[in-house]
Amino acid sequence: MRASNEAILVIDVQNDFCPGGALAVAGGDEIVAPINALVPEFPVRVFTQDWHPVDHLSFASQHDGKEAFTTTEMPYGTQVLWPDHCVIGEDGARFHPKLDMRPADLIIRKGFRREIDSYSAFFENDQTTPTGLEGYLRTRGVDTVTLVGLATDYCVNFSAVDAARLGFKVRVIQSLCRAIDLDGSLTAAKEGMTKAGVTLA
Ligand code: VGL
Ligand code: ZN
Repeated sequence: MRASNEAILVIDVQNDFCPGGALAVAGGDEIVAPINALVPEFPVRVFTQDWHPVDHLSFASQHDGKEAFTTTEMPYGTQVLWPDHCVIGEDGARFHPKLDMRPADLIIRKGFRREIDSYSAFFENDQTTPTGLEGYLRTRGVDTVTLVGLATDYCVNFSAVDAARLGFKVRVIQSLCRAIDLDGSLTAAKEGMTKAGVTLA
């Protein structure tokens, strides 16, 4: 068991991000078994769940004439438009059936407001609305976080950079993540994480 100041954040290991899902990440299911093996080593375990209303504004389907994987301008900045995914209550939003959820201390849902997406486990995409995770971690005495999950270049990246910005020591285990890699987003994410002080293990 690791020291009591260490948490693991398991990001969005859900059906829609795995092969066969609506926003499938190549090899997304390969990380499930090794994540199951790693989680119990940590005294604090948090899982995140992308959780969108059916008419979420990050869905291309909500924007007339817009295709998935293009972008639009939202009040908080540029937003990638995604295929409908992780719809509240649907199968695609469930955790991968082989992901062991028994060790989870906390499941944090994000992206549940129609008007705003939330890649990060800490802040919604306006970068100011908190999810409450910071307070949870601090009140449990955590100052060091390890991230694994999906996708490296979106939700893992934004969560890791926010954690570093908040003053946590942050490590991303790259072999336990998989990327969407849209227009060089993986390279940009790695650069951004390194610049923010995240250790890419
Ligand atoms: C994610 C795109 C849209 C992710 C979530 O989990 O990385 N990416 N929603
Ligand atoms: Zn999403």
